[in-house]
Amino acid sequence: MPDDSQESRENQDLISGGHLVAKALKAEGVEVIYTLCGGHIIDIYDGCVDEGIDVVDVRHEQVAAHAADGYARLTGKPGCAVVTAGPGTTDAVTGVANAFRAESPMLLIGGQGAHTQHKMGSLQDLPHVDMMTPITKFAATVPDTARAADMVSMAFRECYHGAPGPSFLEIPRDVLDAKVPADKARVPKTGNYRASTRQAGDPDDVQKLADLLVQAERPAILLGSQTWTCRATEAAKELVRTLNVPAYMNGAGRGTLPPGDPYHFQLSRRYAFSNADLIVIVGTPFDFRMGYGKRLSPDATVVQIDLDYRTVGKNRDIDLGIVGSADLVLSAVTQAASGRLNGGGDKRKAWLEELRTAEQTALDKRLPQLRSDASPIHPYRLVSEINDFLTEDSLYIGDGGDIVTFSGQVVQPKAPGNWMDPGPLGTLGVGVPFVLAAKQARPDKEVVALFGDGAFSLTGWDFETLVRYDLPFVGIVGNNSSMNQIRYGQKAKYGEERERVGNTLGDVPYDEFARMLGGHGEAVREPSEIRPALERARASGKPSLVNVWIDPDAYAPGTMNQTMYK
Ligand SMILES: Cc1ncc(C[n+]2csc(CCOP(=O)(O)OP(=O)(O)O)c2C)c(N)n1
Repeated sequence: MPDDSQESRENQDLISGGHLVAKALKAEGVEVIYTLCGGHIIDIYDGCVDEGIDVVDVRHEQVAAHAADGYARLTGKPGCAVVTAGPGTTDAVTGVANAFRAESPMLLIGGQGAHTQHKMGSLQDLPHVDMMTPITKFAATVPDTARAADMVSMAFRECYHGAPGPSFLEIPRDVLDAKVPADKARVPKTGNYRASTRQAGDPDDVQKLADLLVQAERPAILLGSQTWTCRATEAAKELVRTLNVPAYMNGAGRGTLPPGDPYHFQLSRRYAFSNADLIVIVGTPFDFRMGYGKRLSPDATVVQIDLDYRTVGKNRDIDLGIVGSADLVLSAVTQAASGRLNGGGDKRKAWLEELRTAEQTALDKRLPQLRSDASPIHPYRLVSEINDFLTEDSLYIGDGGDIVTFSGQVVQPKAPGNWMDPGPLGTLGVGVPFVLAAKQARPDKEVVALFGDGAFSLTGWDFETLVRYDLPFVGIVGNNSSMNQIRYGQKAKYGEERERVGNTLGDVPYDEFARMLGGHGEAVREPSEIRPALERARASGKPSLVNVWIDPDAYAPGTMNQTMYK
């Protein structure tokens, strides 16, 4: 018999906090939440089921937060992780912090003890908002059930203010579980609660940059991560081709130009920045990766374009600063300069030739190590084999210390959006969660991930999640049974007898670990075995780990120079 009671009719018009949260996630286009369960947050799961949002459960909250970060980077949409109160939220702190430094728009929702038990010592109660405030663009408590959807929308709005970044919301258990009349709760509609505006840059400054680029004899441009964030690939390509400018790429900007493109440069960067008369920096701060700006010629005219006003001119004087979205600014500059360059004359041509020679010289110097047949395997040989293995559809993820420093010099993604690293926080352990996000956000891509054995150990148990969700990828562990990047610094500072303190790992057979969890795994000890093993991993159709035993006494030049501390 149909239940037609008064109570039942009233219930139909009531909605809980968790269901309101799910409606707001849906309105933002969130297709998946990454989570590890807890009693404080289960009503959000229930709402997600109703809204058709996938609930992907992982083995550690750090993984959930990194996966949300990765998802945001790859889709341009916000990622979302939902974790329980107390330890669930503290476990996710590292992932949020990483997204903060990497300018990644993700929302972390944390549970909280009931409002009615505020500061009474309820289960898992902690001051989450205080903890999250310094590492987010916005952190708040949802004070009332009727505000749940509205505040999720508010958090998303804040994620996109200036350069993007993470937001945090905690929702007390009684606020989440309570039901309110549906017509009393604002549920912001898709596209109606935040602006779609991108900043175009001041037209006068755009004109000034166009003039500088026309007049320069030795220009160079660095395409940083915001080139990808702003989806400025086409605008950047058009600019360098129209204005005859050599381009260097870093972070997520890698792959903007494919290897082999006449304007793609990599190994001659230091030479170019020491000798250029005009350097244009697009969407990357003067942080440690840029020697705080000190590695640019003091005589060069320096122009900085960034989404964040606070980044422009930070740590180093600039001659022109433009706040705006890289796609709009670069397109406008090309337009303002078009027809005025005519190839840039002989001097420009000579400059490009000079850089090509510097590029070739650096490559020739490195070639013997890239092709080394030495046993144990030289890390350069491993990363060179990986580079050759990548196709246009391969998304490359680097997670480790020294081995990833090696790969940064050699691995060249063949298309934009095909490079992921932690970003300036340098967080080890992003690899497995980034694989998870990448396989879900971009199922069309093959994912190839290189791990240091130390880095893999941090979040490696979620390899099981990749098996459970049937997400095949090619994983490679550069196994040196050490935390080598740190070991080198200890050796240099304290000598050989003390170089082994706190950095030695076991000889772990990660291939067996992969097989134990239901994936594909094999071990490699000889250089000639690398490529066939990678091919078999690709063909396996499973999450895989190729455990490559590499020379523990080989260090990357960047590690030996300790450039990250300079
Ligand atoms: C979460 C985290 N903990 C510690 C560090 C410091 N750290 C930087 S590199 C490194 C060594 C990493 O070892 P591994 O992944 O095996 O790579 P290897 O340097 O041996 O190639 C460590 C511990 C960090 N960056 N992130």
